[in-house]
Amino acid sequence: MILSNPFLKKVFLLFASAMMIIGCSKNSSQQGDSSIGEIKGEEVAVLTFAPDVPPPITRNHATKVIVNLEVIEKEMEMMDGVKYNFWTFGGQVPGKFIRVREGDLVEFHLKNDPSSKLPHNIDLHAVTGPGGGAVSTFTAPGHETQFSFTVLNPGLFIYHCATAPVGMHIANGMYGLILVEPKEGLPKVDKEFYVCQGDFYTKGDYGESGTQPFDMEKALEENPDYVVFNGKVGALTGENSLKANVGETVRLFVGNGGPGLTSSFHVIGEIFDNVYPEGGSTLNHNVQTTLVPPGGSAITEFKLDVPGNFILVDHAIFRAFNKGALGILQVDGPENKNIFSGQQDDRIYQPEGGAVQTMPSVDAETVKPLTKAEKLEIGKALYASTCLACHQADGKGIENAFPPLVKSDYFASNPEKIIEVITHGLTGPITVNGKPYNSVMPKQTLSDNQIASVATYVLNNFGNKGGELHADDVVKIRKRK
Ligand code: HEC
Ligand SMILES: [Cu+2]
Repeated sequence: MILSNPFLKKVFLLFASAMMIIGCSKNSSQQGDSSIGEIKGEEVAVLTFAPDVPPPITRNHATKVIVNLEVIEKEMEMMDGVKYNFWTFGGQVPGKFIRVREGDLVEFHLKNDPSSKLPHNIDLHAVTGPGGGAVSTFTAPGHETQFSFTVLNPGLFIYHCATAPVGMHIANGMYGLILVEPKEGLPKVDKEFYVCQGDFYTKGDYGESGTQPFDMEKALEENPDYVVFNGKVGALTGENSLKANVGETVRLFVGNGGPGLTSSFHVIGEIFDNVYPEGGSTLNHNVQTTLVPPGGSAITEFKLDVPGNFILVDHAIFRAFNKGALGILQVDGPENKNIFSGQQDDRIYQPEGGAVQTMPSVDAETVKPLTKAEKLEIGKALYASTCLACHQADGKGIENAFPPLVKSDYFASNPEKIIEVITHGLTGPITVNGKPYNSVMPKQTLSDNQIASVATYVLNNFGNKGGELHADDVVKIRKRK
């Protein structure tokens, strides 16, 4: 507004230069006021859905940027088989990524789809002004509102809906990120990704199928059923994994819409070379886990030195393995055994010394076979002590991490595969009951009778078809590898 009036603009520039003379030596990247400069030209912002990020800004001057964002209320998947009525900026959660440059004049158009049931608005944390634009953008269904702001401060900012009840609008997915690049730009990297955490509160527990309504009580207790990256369990796993190559540098623009939980953002197997904590201008180095509060952000950067699957988690770890806050960065390229060797050996560990303890001998055991009833009893205890941690007490496993043993079609036609998996371990992609898994089951150091027992137990439980396996089978399968 100010800048479109030539007179006011002159006055302002005079004022600004007076401030400089008075001795304000603040760097423009750290302080807003001096950021207002001449606006040259105009452009329509390119917005992207997560995990994509709009291209870096190459302009070396401020411009007028027109942003068009549409609110859409829409039923989508929270997880395979679970639906939720999301409220979105642009049609997905998180909302579209906006990228502008420090000093730009943003002309913001908020459109509320005619099919919406409710009015919505937007509070952009990059805005200097009352409500971050909330009041100026209060938009009824089938309406469009407009306001303008100059981005005075560089950084990575959350935007969100601020229509009452605010918590509910955010809990339904109304948030996204706006990046204000500093004038000098961000250092060049090979890949940039957009990752935004959010917590969801549903009537049904995690995984309960059907369309799940919002649960206000759980929200008030900040006790979510789902904690996810990019709006859905599995938005960043399997085919949707982020992909990069050894030797590349990666930048993650990490946001947290909340509404309830602070994220302890961590990438398993990587160290952040650089972090801009809270999305600000300070640079930290060599960080394992960075805090991302609701309504906040962080920028993390790291170089990829070795290949493999690097797992993005909220390190409040039950959220990762039991509520969905898990993503995968799949890195391809040549190994570097000096940096990471992989397992070099797996020896038998005998605290009492080899002379005292002997491993259960194959011969000794096979001469004394167990009855099926004995196997089921031993197997039950072994399951609880050995398998339960991953495959869960009910045998249902954990989506995207541990496959189910319940009615598993993996071994249905060939029960010996259970023995195979336990004795030799299992890695690489498999499909169990139609769902893909690509993880690691370590081989279990158990005796032949123990393996026969726990395998028999699995066969006769969890809705599997029954049957019996023997120590002899284990001996035979052990020899295969
Ligand atoms: C540390 C976690 C872990 C433990 C402990 C574990 N498993 Fe697994 N299991 C896995 C993973 C992960 C896979 C899938 C591997 C892959 O993706 O290739 C798997 C796969 C399997 C499969 C084949 C797929 C299916 O669902 O039918 C069977 C059978 C199995 N495990 C049985 C067992 C039994 C029995 C035990 C206990 C003796 C056990 N596992 C202990 C993690 C574990
Ligand atoms: Cu809203």
